Amino acid sequence: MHFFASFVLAVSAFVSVASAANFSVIVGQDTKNLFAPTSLTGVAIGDLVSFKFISKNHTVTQSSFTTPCVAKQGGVDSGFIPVATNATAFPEWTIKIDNVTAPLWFYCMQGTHCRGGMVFAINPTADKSFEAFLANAQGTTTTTTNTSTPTTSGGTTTASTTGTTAAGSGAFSLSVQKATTLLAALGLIASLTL
Ligand SMILES: *[C@@H]1O[C@H](CO)[C@@H](O)[C@H](O)[C@H]1NC(C)=O
Ligand SMILES: *[C@@H]1O[C@H](CO)[C@@H](O)[C@H](O)[C@H]1NC(C)=O
Ligand SMILES: *[C@@H]1O[C@H](CO)[C@@H](O)[C@H](O)[C@H]1NC(C)=O
Ligand SMILES: *[C@@H]1O[C@H](CO)[C@@H](O)[C@H](O)[C@H]1NC(C)=O
Ligand SMILES: *[C@@H]1O[C@H](CO)[C@@H](O)[C@H](O)[C@H]1NC(C)=O
Ligand SMILES: [Cu+2]
Repeated sequence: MHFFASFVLAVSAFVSVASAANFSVIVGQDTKNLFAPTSLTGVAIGDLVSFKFISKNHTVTQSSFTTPCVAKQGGVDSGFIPVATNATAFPEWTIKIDNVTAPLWFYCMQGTHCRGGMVFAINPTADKSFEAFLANAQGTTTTTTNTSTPTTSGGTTTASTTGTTAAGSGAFSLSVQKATTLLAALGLIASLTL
């Protein structure tokens, strides 16, 4: 029985690795302040989402649906990743979805990029759509509850910019990897539960 259980575990581990998908997101496409695509759906546990920084000086910073331009406490953050205009190799920052039970929300914390619409979503829903998240970021939401005061969007936030950090607790977890194609390096930076 013990051996049978071990065998089943080993097989399911193999299957989950083999079936994991890789998603790719371009940060700063055409030197514009945007993520391309702006959202991903169907991202499952074990999948990797790689952000490739190809222009300017952006971040991928986790936030929340209602306050898109404010770093989520304990969320993942690529930190600022500058790319020279004459660069020929581009840094990549990758998160591994370990345990998603909810949509994930992200923005760029550079200047007014977020308020300008530089936001990104993983597994948005009908209730919490990318469009609604974007509207929150741009401050164009018509508030449906009278009591809520929208948190200030855009500009700099209080988030740490010291690089890839994460901690906290919640219903899902992410692992973060950082790679620079220039250096052909791929290292595990952090494993975390959000
Ligand atoms: C996804 O990326 C990882 C790491 O680069 C790689 O080992 C794996 O084979 C890729 N999976 C697919 C389905 O492309
Ligand atoms: C990137 O942006 C950050 C925040 O504005 C700034 O502190 C940093 O110096 C910038 N890096 C480069 C290389 O411009
Ligand atoms: C890019 O331009 C800077 C400044 O002009 C220069 O120092 C650097 O060597 C250039 N890099 C490449 C890869 O051409
Ligand atoms: C919003 O709430 C305030 C006090 O909580 C109330 O005075 C005001 O009438 C409300 N406005 C609307 C449009 O319901
Ligand atoms: C995912 O998170 C939920 C909520 O924290 C937890 O109950 C569940 O065991 C986790 N699943 C995995 C595979 O880690
Ligand atoms: Cu940006």
